Amino acid sequence: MRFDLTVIIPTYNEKENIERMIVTVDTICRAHNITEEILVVDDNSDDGTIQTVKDLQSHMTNLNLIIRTKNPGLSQSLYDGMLNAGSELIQCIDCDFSHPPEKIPQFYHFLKHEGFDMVIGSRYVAGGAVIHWPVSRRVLSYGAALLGRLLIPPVKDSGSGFFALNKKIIAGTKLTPRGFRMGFEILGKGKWLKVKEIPITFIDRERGSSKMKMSIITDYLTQWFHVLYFNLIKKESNNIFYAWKIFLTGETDIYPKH
Ligand SMILES: Nc1nc2c(ncn2[C@@H]2O[C@H](COP(=O)(O)OP(=O)(O)O)[C@@H](O)[C@H]2O)c(=O)[nH]1
Ligand SMILES: [Mg+2]
Repeated sequence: MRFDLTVIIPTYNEKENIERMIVTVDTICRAHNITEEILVVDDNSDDGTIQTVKDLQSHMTNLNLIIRTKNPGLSQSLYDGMLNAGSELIQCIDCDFSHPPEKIPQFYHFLKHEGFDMVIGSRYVAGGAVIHWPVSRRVLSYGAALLGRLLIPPVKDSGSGFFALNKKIIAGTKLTPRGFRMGFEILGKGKWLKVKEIPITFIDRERGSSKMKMSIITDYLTQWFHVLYFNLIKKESNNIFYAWKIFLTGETDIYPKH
C-alpha cells in the first residue's frame, strides 16, 4: 500500500490514550483524504499499550507497531520510526493529546504542497500557547528553547515534539538521538532548506503520567554541544551558519537564498 504520510506515535505506557489517539488520527486523515500509515513506536510498555495496538491491527491495515527492547528513549524511538516509515512525509505526535491532532492536515499541506522540508508546531510563535503546565516545566521548556535559538535562531521552538518532515533531509546524515528534542537534532544536523513554524496550543495531559526525567537536561546539553561540534569542528553541516544568515536577513520563515 502506498501512503501519503506516516504518523509516528511514540509510546511508553500510554494504555489510557493510545486507542483514542489512533482513532482520532485516522479519522482526521480520512476526512482530509490523506492516506496515512500510523506507526506506533513503543519501548516495551508493560501496561497493556502493546496489546491494545495489536487488537486494533486486526481491523486496521494501516496501523504498524515497532516494539523496542534496546536503547529506550523518546528521540531514539522517533528516529527508529523515521527509518522504518513507509512514506517520504512523516509526522511526529505525542500520544497524550498535548499536541492537537486536528492540525496534522496543515503540517501535511506545507510539506506536500508548499515545499517545506520541516514544519514545527510551535508554542513560542504568535498564536502559540502552553496550558496547564506547572511553572517549573514552563521555565525549563522556554529556557531550552532560548538555548536552541543560539544555534538555530529563526526557529522559536526547536524542541517541540509536534513536527513533520520530509524524510530526504535525514537521509545519509549521522544523527545521534538522545533526550526529548528530536526536532533540534534534525535542525542541527539534517539537510533542510525550508522550515516553517505554525502556532499550536500545547495542553498538559489529562490521562496517564509524564515520562519526563530530569536527565533530559543533561541529554539536551550534550546534544547542544554535539550539534555545535558537528557544525563548527567536524564541519559535517553548516546549518548554524545558514540559520544565522537567514535570521539576520529578517525572514520569519526560512527560505533558501538561491
Ligand atoms: N517509545 C518511547 N516513547 C516515550 C518515551 N518517553 C516518553 N515517550 C512518549 O513520548 C510522548 C511524550 O512524553 P510525555 O511523557 O508526555 O512527556 P512530556 O509531555 O514532556 O511530559 C508520549 O507519547 C510518551 O508516551 C520513551 O522512552 N520511549
Ligand atoms: Mg506529554
